[in-house]
Amino acid sequence: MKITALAGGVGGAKMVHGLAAHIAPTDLTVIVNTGDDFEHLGLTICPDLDTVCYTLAGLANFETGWGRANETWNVISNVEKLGGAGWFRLGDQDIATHLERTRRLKAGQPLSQITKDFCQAWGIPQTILPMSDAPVRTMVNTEAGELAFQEYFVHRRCEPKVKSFRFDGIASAEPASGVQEALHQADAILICPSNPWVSIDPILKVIKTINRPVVAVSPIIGGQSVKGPAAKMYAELGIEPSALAVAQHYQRLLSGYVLDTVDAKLAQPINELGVKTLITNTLMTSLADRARLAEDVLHFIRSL
Ligand code: FO1
Repeated sequence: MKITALAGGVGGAKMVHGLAAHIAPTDLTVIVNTGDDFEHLGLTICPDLDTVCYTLAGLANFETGWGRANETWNVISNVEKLGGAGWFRLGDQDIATHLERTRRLKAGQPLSQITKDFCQAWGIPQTILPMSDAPVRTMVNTEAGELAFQEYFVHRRCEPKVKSFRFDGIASAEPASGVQEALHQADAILICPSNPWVSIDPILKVIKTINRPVVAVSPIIGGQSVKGPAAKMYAELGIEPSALAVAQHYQRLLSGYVLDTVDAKLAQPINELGVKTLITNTLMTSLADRARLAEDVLHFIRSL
């Protein structure tokens, strides 16, 4: 069964890592959000792409979910000593990725080709695609003004209340090479448990149409985000955060929806939207959790 997954950073990476344990590498393609990308210290940083790649390569930091395992911080410490910005923690090994990517982008190579080459170098057999080769930058309209995504997320620790989102560059951003093929050839599209507002919406806006069955996994369990500000964003936008709110967010796309056992009572209102549900344990704390959830999700997709 061919699966094309839509993924943001940490939650998406854990989900595709689980899928990779069950399906052949040629049957798994991941389309990754690039709205979180930004230019920092002269480098182009692609946090979600790197998180997915490092996770599939077995190179990720298990505690943070982002960045590299066994990392050292000499460069960023010395940047800080010189008065430079240290709020975005770039590790020494990670910086090599940004240096080489930035060099190639400046030489005119598309991000999709660079990602393909990096995946080969890291021994990743699955296909990882940026959503677009054109730069898209998520801007968060907050009560403190409009902030670039990483300024909001990391520097301001998601504190300013959100009012809306804008995806700079999205109107002219075409899907990257391979994205449309991956969407057409898949037996199903899986929306990973990533932030609907800032990780999945930019991908959906770039790809525009999907003609295959879509299944989503809720990133909200018991009204709370597993990681990141999704639940806080729903609340600030005047929507009660819940697995139901996420299902309603994707409603027009969904054939199936996966929600946590603690939210079992929400299955009925979701079924009433015309969406089939799977109730299972969706929290991915261990490596075994990732593989078990992926197995449940694949079984559910086959049953649809
Ligand atoms: N997230 C943080 O909360 N603090 C950081 O200092 C930080 C550094 C960082 C460096 C490289 C990278 O690829 C990701 C990094 N992240 C950091 C995570 C990242 O910015 C966010 O988790 C995503 O953009 C949201 O999906």
